[in-house]
Amino acid sequence: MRATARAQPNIALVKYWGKSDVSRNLPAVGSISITLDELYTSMSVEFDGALPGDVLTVNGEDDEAMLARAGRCLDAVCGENRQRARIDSQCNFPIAAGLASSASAFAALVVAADSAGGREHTIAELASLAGGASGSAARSLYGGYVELENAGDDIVVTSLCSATDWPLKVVVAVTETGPKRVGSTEGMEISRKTSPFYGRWIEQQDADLAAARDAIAARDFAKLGEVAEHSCLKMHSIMWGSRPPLIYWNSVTLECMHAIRELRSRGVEVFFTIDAGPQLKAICTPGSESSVTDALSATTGVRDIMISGLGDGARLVGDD
Ligand code: 2P0
Repeated sequence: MRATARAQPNIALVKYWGKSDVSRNLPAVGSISITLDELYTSMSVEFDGALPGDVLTVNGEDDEAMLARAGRCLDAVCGENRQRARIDSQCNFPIAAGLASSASAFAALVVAADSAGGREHTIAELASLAGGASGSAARSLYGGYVELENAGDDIVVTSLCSATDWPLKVVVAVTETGPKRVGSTEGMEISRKTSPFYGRWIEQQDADLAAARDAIAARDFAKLGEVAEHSCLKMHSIMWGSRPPLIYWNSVTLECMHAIRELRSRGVEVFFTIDAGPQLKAICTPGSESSVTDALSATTGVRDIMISGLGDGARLVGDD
């Protein structure tokens, strides 16, 4: 009746922004991501018929704000007649700051709930259930390079390449801490309804996905970087063109972007991506890691640096 699972966040290289069905949380586009290694959420779920209601603690503190969403996710995995649950989440990186903490949280939650509930879903089914709670969470069920396909009525998630087969590094420049300005779910709907660029974004996504898939298959770092930066800046253009505008960057984010472009002009193998938050994520080859870390550390205003390799998908770490 109790299980613990661990999952790492993922970072999209071809971004997801927009939903085709808000009530089922279906993405309007596919996406391709990399699953990280060192950053993680560890989630314990214990079903207990004596509890009057679900309880959620995050890093030891009660979290009323996330409780309903976590409860709906447990209903989806174990059925609405399940016993009430004690859920405990431990996260070793900043929450709700554009570091995909909801991805690792819901990926770990579905795996732990499935085990604690005695159900036996496949990973593909758990990915779909995680995606219902948080679109990006579906990708954290798998490790390495992961594609989420928009299959119309559902999503299909697959691993394109393992972490060990192409072991790139990720250097995160933390430029601000604290919760993001506008949550992704709300932001995506604002963009869908108001951004003049939204329609073109949807139309072009398949071409970006194909380019990234080819680059990953060929281990072509320059090609992957080119499509990833394009996808990132296109997504932020949609955000800036929304009404009201969604501006997730700060001035340090922009300085970091210039630092990465400067490094690349000197032959360093690195590219950047930025999500719905102010942190910049630099993706680089292992040999470039120290140059990238030095350059971002030296950028005025960067508060912290986190370095990660690529890792595996969500998995059980305890079951009693
Ligand atoms: C991504 N993001 O592909 C994009 C890029 C943020 C920017 O997926 O609304 O918090 O819960 O499905 O899971 C944000 O992810 O969004 C996101 P919802 P979620 O990674």
